[in-house]
Amino acid sequence: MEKVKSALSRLKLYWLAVFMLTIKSYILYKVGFNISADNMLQEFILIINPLSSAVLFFAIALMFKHRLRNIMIVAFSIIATLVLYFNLLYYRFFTDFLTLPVLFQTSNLNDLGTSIVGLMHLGDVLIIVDVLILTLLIVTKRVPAVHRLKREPVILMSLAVVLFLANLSIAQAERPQLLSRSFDRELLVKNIGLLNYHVYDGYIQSQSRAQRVFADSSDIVEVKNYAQANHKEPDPELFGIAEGKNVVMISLESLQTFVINNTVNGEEVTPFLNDLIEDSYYFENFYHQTAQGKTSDSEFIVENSMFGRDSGSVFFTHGGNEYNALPEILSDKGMYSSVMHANNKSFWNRDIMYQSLGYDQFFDINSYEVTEENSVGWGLKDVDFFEQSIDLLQSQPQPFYTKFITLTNHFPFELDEEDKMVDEYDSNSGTLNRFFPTVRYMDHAVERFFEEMKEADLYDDTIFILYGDHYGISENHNKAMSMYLDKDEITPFDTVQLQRVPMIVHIPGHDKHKTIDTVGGQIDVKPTLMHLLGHSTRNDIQFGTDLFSPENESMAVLRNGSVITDDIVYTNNTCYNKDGEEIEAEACEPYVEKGIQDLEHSDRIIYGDLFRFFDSQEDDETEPDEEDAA
Ligand code: GP9
Ligand code: MN
Repeated sequence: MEKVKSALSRLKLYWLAVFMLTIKSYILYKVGFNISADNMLQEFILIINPLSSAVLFFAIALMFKHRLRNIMIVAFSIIATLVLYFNLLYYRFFTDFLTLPVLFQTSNLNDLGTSIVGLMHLGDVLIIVDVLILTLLIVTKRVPAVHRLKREPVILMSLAVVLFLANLSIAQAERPQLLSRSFDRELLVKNIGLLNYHVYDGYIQSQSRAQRVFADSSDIVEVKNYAQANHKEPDPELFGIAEGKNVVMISLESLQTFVINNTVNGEEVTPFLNDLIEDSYYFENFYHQTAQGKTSDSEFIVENSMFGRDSGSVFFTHGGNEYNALPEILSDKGMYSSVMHANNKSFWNRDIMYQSLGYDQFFDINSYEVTEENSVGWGLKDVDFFEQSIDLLQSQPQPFYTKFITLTNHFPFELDEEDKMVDEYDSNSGTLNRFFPTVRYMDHAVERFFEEMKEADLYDDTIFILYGDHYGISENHNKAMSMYLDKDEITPFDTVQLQRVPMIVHIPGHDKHKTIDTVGGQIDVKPTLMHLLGHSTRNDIQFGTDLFSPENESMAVLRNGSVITDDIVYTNNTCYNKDGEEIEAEACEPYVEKGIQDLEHSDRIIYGDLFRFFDSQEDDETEPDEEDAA
């Protein structure tokens, strides 16, 4: 007993550090990350889950030479605080936790400068209270340096393992298959704690590296069979309708469907798009399927008809893979493929990834004249961007496939006074308030672009595909959002509905345009466009379906495993009917299973770099189909 007592008192600083980090983590879970617990057990898990990593973490500090020990405890406390704080900042924007690949995207973090400052709050200084207390105790010599440690660090580390296993088994009981099938980082953090989650993430990332080494050509056969079994034939009336035309793709930054045909302060938010929709195919139940890779994920999904990764950005982690992407396919078929985006070429690793996707040309920031006057927020204003792009567009051989990536409607949604065409909304969320004027501005920029296309005589020979890249307003603004949408609250069901982004296919001169309620997502764009251009996709490996196909099953799978069909919405382990009422899980099961299968097969291609073993040309030759031959 005496021994234990003396060990405890000798390790006073250690235990204090462990205790304070545990408390701090718990407070942050509640206040910073808004993690809620449905029952007492979950609450208990939340309280204890930082403990095992804290015990382990500070035990490492004890392994240093005795003079250094106290200092290392403070140093480790600072490291843990930084990890928590970076996660907090990241969470405030993305409602998500950091992953290793995201951390290595430092070239992005440089550009994020202004946004990051906007995410900091004055109260954040409280996060260093425990570090200050520990430092003060050492400086004022209230705690002596710890001498004569023998087995303590080892004992404490074993204790950490025991604590972790106990934590894990309680968590597994509460949430079966937590580690094996989780697509949801919040669940992980909730159950095993933030620091343990980072260790787990590191393990997953290294595992995905190993998968490439062990993959071989037989893997692609299995994935190919899976994907091709899901192939759907195109609508014969629309197949090839855009053959020989140029394609203009427009990625509409942060645009969500909830603003379409809606008003703010009595004024239309997207008057031009609302008109355009009347004269276009408009998909009103179209979902973004992105995760942490945001714009880059949307680009990846749209052009590969595969899912992005559940963590980080596939543009970064697998930029060197082989792909069978739209730009390359269309370029091979005689179209000139290019991207226009007035940002640094290395942002999202685009310069590397665009080569892998087979682009002929990337017009990055160096192709544009960017000045103080024509910039706001993230860079060149959309109106100027489109205006300057017209010359670049005309310099290209036709037919071209060109993607425009807009930028002005990006968080934190800054806009010059003279560009504000509607007033801000009035709610407790500055972010949502500012969103409307920047959306309105982007709408105007697209309108100008359409006029310029007509003036440049390019309009009639071009088909246009416009889509929202991902959400702009995260769940952190639910209160303001519920006020705007005139709802009591935003439920998980509503959150899924809010992941809808506009998808417009505009074919000049076509008179059968209409609004279509088929459920779909970004993953469906590639086969849809390929068929409009008159190319069969029967031999392609893809996970989307032509949105116009009469056989389309009307379903979307989100990256976190949520699934939407005509009849159900599955999210957060709950099955809903289309009125948002909870229904029995069985109704969702087959779709959930299909969703998991899609995600897993798509992931296998990326992790194994399986397109190394796939030659679509060869396939075309062995199995020629009539459309291609024609
Ligand atoms: C950056 C732009 C915005 O070039 O695509 O990226 P986001 O933050 O939306 O992913
Ligand atoms: Mn974006």
